[in-house]
Amino acid sequence: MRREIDFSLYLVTGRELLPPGKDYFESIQESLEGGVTVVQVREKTADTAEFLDIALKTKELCQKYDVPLIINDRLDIALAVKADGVHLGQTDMPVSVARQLLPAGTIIGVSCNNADHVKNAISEGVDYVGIGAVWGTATKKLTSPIIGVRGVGALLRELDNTGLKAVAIGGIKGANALRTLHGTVSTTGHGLDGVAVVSDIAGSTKPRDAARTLRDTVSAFKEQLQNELQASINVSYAKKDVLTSVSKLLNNVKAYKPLIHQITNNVVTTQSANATLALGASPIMATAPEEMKDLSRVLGALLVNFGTITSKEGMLLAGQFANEEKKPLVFDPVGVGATDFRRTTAAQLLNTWQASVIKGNAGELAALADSKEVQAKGVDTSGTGFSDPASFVKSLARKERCIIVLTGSTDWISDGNVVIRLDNGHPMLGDITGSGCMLGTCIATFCAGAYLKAVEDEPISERSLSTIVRGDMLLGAVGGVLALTIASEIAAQRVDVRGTGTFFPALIDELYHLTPDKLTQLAKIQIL
Ligand code: 3NM
Ligand code: MG
Repeated sequence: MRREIDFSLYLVTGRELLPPGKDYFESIQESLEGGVTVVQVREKTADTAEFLDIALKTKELCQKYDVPLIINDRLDIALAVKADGVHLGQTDMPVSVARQLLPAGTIIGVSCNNADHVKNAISEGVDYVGIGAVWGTATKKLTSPIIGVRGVGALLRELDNTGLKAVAIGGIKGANALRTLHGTVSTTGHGLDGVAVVSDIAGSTKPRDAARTLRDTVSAFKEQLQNELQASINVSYAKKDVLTSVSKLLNNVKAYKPLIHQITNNVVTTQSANATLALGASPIMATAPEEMKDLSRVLGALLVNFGTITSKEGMLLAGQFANEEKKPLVFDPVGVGATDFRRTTAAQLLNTWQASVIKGNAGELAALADSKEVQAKGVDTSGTGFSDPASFVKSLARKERCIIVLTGSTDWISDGNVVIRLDNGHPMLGDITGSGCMLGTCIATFCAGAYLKAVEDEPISERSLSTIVRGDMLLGAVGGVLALTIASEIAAQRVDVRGTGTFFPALIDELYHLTPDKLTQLAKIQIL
């Protein structure tokens, strides 16, 4: 009979990584105490007698904790110790041959790096796949490319409805485990069954603590995913509630004056900073990688706008720290379809951190989604947009696991469940430079308001392990879009505005004078 395995925390052994003075078996024992749910013995240089001895003793320890044992590569060792399973690489024994040699019910897992590997694994009827490498790793000399969080997500989609289990591997540690789990959920809500880890546990002087952090993260995440699936069935947002909540966010911004950290382009820096101030928040436009960690502790929200990409390293680090602090991260991939460099940079950023909101025009979001429906030209969009924008934003929100804001004369916002349509704005916004970037700033500012509200509601919360960002980012996105578009309508109607030159300062004025009442009264909002 095949054993049902809990793949939540899959320890792959790494004897060569033990810290000085740490005994291998002591490390394994502590890892098991910390909550490892399956152990794979992986020995790349031991001779057969030594491998056999280690495998036997590891098995004894595993049995004490009722944890299954898997052997890497070597069927003879697996047979000799009566292991629960084997793990095969792409150049190891073929699965069909291994099946014939092993007793019925032996678990077989394979390493997968691309869609063909996964398709083969499905047709060969394996029990689980190890997908990687997700992050960079120094533990193994990789012969295939690092695929990133989004790459793992794409392979996980291949497994939808197959019942096959999947773990991700490669550079996973306490600090990035939640991001790895959160970012790889397929559009149907199918997530990883667990994470496979070598160095974060084996290399630790306190493997018990390292394992516990990882295990708690995986457990909390799985519970959260279940709740999400439930919630998506019952979700309902009333228009009145949305506007009331959004108005409160504006009050929060004014009361707390959050720091809005903006890594933005050199065309719009000053006006974005002024828009932030006008709403009552406080801008900081830092770009140096060295200061990102400090800033992450004090900021209310982070905006990454790559209109001119000067410090990619700073963008990568700032986002990682914002994720660790569970703070809002708004991504504005300006002109992402225009060049290969922008496309690969966007992919790298999104593989490294989890955006809370991605905001773009039709061309930018089409490029991110690999959709051919809309062609981008430079940083502006040509054509009229998507035939079904509501479905587009909803599906991209599910894919990227964040709020999507599609801007245009109508703005479309989705969290993957609800779609909100906003019809405020004025054509003159399109005739000044940087209005799109200011919109990103306004969204970040309202998201900071949403974050602060969450912290205010639950000030001493342990920042629950499963939460990737605190606060309702859908409200933050709606608030930011309404603020700028409503301010633009009021500004354009002023008698002193005679063209785009006078429109711009009037726009800042009207952001400055925006009130919760104006927001609720002038909003043209539809909840679909
Ligand atoms: N397999 P760490 S990456 C054993 O990509 C292994 O298939 C990988 O070690 C793959 O957790 C890897 O220390 C090493 O990064 C993972
Ligand atoms: Mg192998």
